Amino acid sequence: MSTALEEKTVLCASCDIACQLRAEVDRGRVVRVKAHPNPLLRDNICMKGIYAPKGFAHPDRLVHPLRRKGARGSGEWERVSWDDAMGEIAERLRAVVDEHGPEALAVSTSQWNTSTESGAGRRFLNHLGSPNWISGVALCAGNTAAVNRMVYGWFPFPDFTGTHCIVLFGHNPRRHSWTPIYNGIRKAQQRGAKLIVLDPRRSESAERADLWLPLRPGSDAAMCLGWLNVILREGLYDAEFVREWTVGFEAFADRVSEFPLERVAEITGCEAGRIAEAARLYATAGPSVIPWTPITDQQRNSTSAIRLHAALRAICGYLDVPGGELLNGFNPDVVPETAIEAHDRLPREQKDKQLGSDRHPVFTYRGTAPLAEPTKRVWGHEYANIVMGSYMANPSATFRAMADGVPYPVKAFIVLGNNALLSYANMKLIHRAMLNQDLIVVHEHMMTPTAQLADFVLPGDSWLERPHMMDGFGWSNVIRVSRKAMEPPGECRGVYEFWRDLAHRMGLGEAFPWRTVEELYTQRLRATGMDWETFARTYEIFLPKPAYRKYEQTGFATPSGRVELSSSILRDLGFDPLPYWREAPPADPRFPLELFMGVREDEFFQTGQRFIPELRARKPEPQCYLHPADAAEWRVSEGEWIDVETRAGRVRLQATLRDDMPKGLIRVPHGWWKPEAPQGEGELSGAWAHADAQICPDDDDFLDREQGIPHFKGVPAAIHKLEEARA
Ligand SMILES: Nc1nc2c(c(=O)[nH]1)N[C@H]1C(S)=C(S)[C@@H](COP(=O)(O)OP(=O)(O)OC[C@H]3O[C@@H](n4cnc5c(=O)[nH]c(N)nc54)[C@H](O)[C@@H]3O)O[C@H]1N2
Ligand SMILES: Nc1nc2c(c(=O)[nH]1)N[C@H]1C(S)=C(S)[C@@H](COP(=O)(O)OP(=O)(O)OC[C@H]3O[C@@H](n4cnc5c(=O)[nH]c(N)nc54)[C@H](O)[C@@H]3O)O[C@H]1N2
Ligand code: SF4
Ligand SMILES: [Mo]
Repeated sequence: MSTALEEKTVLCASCDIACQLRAEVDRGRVVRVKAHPNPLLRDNICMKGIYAPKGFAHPDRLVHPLRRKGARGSGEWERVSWDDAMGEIAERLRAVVDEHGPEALAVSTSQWNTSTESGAGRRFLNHLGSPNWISGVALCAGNTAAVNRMVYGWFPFPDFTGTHCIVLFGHNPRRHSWTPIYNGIRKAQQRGAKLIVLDPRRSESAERADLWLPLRPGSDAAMCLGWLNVILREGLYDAEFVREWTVGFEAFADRVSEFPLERVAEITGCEAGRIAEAARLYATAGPSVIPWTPITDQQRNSTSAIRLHAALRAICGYLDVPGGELLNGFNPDVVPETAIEAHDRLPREQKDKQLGSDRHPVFTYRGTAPLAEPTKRVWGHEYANIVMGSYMANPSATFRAMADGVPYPVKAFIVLGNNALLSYANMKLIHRAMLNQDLIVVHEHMMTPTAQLADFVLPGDSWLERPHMMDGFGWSNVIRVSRKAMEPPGECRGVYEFWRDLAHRMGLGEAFPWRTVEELYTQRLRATGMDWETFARTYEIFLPKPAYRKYEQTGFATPSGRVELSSSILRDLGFDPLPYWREAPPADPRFPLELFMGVREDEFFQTGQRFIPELRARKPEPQCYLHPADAAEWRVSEGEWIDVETRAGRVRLQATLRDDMPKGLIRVPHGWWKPEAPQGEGELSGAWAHADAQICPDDDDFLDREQGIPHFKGVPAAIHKLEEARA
């Protein structure tokens, strides 16, 4: 007798784009995930989603809480009950807080995989009194969101469905990398939308582009200044919008006039005529989009590059119009996650202690404080933590406090769904920081290199094993629903339960009246008159009617109420209020090449999934791409292992010759470790051999000034053949 399979709609969290998929459930177990049948969604699935159930059923998955037995990083563990683990964690955290204050607790998460907690983590920190929350989103979208808010009060969302031209600054979505964006761009191109790609490498997107500008790595801000120079000189902007809705245009135009095309061609390495052609195409195509890109999140000139994207959108009249970039605001019927986070609970004197906010304030409480009143006026809430990026501590400053106790000690570190040791710059510093902790807790699926250094490793549930009310990272105002498709294995638990349990043990139980995350969702949905179960049965997707040019009623959520081409916030913080171009430090003869971290692996998300045999078979080793002419010059052959060195350190990678790479530039893949390699201090499962975080510098030459995020695009480098490396 065959049993009918039950199907549930789920949101995949094997990467951070959250495809709506269907899970087939047989007698309580998910046997397959497949694409959603809706014609608009059915192409949105990639191999990571398809193999996710295999990963969750892996024999090495963590299914019980573990407590460290030997020295930190010894690789010796004992199984403990949740109750014992949480009791001891609370006790040790209490000791740290009593001795050093609540700011001695830092939390690291990217939240992509754990965002089902609905703001509980920040809520816990804010009630406890710690401002020191760091995240991978400091290098990816979160920081861009914070900078966009300074310019026009929200982080805009591209409208691919009606757009005339798409501009990709390096961003290169593929069939297996952010599949829905890839599909959205393909559909727009089929409709006739133009594609401009700026990428030093002849990427897959570059090959499909109407216009490809092979700019030098890290030169995106200068490129934007060149585009603006053409657009302003030729009067290709929306003069009425500029007059009515911007401030600082004259000073901005003066700054832009310092960047004639010859200068920009010199900096970017692109031909002046092609730069002008691209600028004209973007400015005259009609509503167009510059989708957010991580490439400009990770540069020495990030704040300027991001602001220049924002300025291009604004002066061309593409803000909040169909086919342009939409300023969505919160979903009016759902309490935003930011409100649950309770940032108003954190006292002013604790906010002032946020690490890094003195030197690099942009995405910290200090930098975002002037947006509180305007955000309340326009969007109805004082705090808008879009993509969790607006109230972060600076990662490098946090690791320094952990390692050296400067400006004050941080002695407890909680890491959730984040491989922190491998996911920021300067891995040696992070390692030293972790060795200097009194308490490290890691909430994970697998024994990652980060988990190997913990005191407690707690087993996390997966996206098939929990419900999720996804609010588009507070960015899109679209609410989507994921049903729990099966029970978690062993003793795996969700992140919400972790925070609630810890809060109760730390005397903060009153802040967590909701017994389950479903109860919290119900609370957030109260304006709909439905509880979570009813809502989840009724809607797969819940969104307000689109509205355009809303700023005509409300103004922009900035201190002036307008688009700030010259930023009052940056001026008041003591920075250049206008976007600028900052040169790289003088060349170092030891490092004649340049490298960038990135070109994501199709097979894995960031540092994860390398334990899934079917995926690993397709990409068994970390590959460094280089041009055949560079290989010849350095006497390196295809498949040979080499060391790649920067001023921060070395990693071992497999040379792969590719003629899509420009000469002189090499690609370093992100996040490599080998789950099958020996665990514990010494090798940390191959992380010391291969993880890119070791060669990402984070000294001042390599940090963006305003945000203090590291420069990954164009780092001076050298390569060494192995016999030389050993010598
Ligand atoms: N050096 C360096 N640092 C970088 C980057 C880089 O290129 N180089 N890239 C940056 C970018 S673009 C981003 S987006 C961030 C990404 O940062 P993150 O999104 O934090 O990604 P990972 O560090 O790989 O950590 C994800 C971890 O979560 C675990 N996990 C997966 N699902 C779950 C779950 O449901 N529950 C729990 N508890 N754990 C889960 C996985 O096993 C994995 O170990 O990193 C940034 N940091
Ligand atoms: N399969 C898979 N998909 C993923 C991920 C994954 O880990 N695996 N990660 C997801 C995440 S979190 C992110 S952030 C995205 C990242 O994905 P993308 O935005 O596509 O970023 P990358 O793949 O790192 O690099 C894209 C392109 O940037 C170019 N580039 C390098 N330096 C520069 C520069 O200085 N300027 C310009 N203009 N271009 C440059 C590279 O040559 C490359 O072709 O992918 C997402 N999708
Ligand atoms: S692109 Fe792949 S991994 Fe990312 S959400 Fe979609 S199916 Fe999952
Ligand atoms: Mo990212």
